[in-house]
Amino acid sequence: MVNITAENKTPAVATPGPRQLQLGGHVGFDTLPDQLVNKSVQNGFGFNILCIGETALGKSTLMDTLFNTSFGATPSTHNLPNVKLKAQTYELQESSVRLKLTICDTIGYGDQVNKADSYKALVEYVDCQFEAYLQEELKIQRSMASAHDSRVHACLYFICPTGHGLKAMDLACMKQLDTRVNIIPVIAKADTISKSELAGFKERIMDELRRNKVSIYQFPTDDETVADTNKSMNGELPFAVVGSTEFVKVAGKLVRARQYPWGSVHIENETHCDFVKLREMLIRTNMEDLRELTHTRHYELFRQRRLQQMGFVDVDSNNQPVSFQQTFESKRTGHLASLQAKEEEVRQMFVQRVKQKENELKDSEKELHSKFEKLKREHLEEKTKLEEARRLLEEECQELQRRKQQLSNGNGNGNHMLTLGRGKKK
Ligand SMILES: Nc1nc2c(ncn2[C@@H]2O[C@H](COP(=O)(O)OP(=O)(O)OP(=O)(O)O)[C@@H](O)[C@H]2O)c(=O)[nH]1
Ligand SMILES: [Mg+2]
Repeated sequence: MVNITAENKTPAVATPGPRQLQLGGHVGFDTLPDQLVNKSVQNGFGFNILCIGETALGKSTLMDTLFNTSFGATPSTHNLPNVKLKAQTYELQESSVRLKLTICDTIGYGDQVNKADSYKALVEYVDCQFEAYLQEELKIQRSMASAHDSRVHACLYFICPTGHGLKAMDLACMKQLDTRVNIIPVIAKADTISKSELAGFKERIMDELRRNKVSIYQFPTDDETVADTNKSMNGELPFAVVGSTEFVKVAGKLVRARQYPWGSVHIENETHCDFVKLREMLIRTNMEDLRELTHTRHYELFRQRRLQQMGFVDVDSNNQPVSFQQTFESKRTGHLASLQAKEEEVRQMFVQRVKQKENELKDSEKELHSKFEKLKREHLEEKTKLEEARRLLEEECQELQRRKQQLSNGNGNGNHMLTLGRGKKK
């Protein structure tokens, strides 16, 4: 038995008890929204606006007013044969939030005599941005986060302040665009319409849009925090806006305004115009909804259309799901079959051409042969004729010889015999 003395004992290690944690807050995933916010703020945001409106309707001034800056736009020419678009991207920052803003402006919209095709350049531009996004999505190595997303999130349609209603060009253009972009109609230069006329003008515009089944962007009412405001704002559309680059002092504060000899229009005064409503709805409340709707509705529609054009389907004729692999295989088979058919067609054409050439050659050979036969015949006839002539000549020669002989014989015998006429002649 071994006695373990106190000296031999290994010193006792103090085993730590359960670690006591001091809770600093909630434990769990309720910080997820904060993480998302931080990430989004880090990445920055992108927002793209398409401004459609006739020349000098105040598009650039309104953009400057909306973002309280000066984008430095210059007046456009108004004698272009076609509508053109000009997009420009700006980096804006408000506190720690960065915004990459793209403003696409129309140049020469409504300046042509024939305005029937005015919408074409716009539709083409919108589709082009969707196509660029789709192509990026379809790449093997995608860079969706870093690639510039230029899809149009909001389309501000500037209506001429005629006080009457919409023009045919407005309706035709909005009809073409309403399945592609979020249209927000605004009455431009609203300070040129009287208060009493404005309500009727707005009503007529909305009525014309409804009758022509043009769907414009509706502020969402599913989020209860903004549902009431958005609902009431939907009833105020189209917003009657005024823009300005001038400032006046009101109660010691500089405010944007348009000054006239009889008074001034304060842009941010809600009794003067709907500018603040537009800014609230477009930038403060619904910017994210506009971005989301562009992706989930408009881009989705474009994507569906394009993939169907490329031959992709979700279900076959028997309503059975079709995988990407199956579609690819069937496309490949179809492509090969069409290639084979084309090859066969080319082969048949070649055989036909060879046969045709052969027949042509045979015909010309026959023709040559008959020509040769004819020449041969003619030659033979000629030869016979010549031989006959030769024979006759020879006979004549012989006859001549014979007579000569006779003559010489007659002279030797002393006989003078005269022969009249020629001898036997054939
Ligand atoms: N009355 C009135 N005039 C305005 C308003 N907004 C702009 N203007 C004036 O209209 C003129 C044209 O304004 P812009 O902002 O250059 O118009 P635009 O549509 O960008 O013009 P283009 O780019 O050349 O087609 C300028 O003289 C502005 O001062 C407005 O709300 N009311
Ligand atoms: Mg402009």
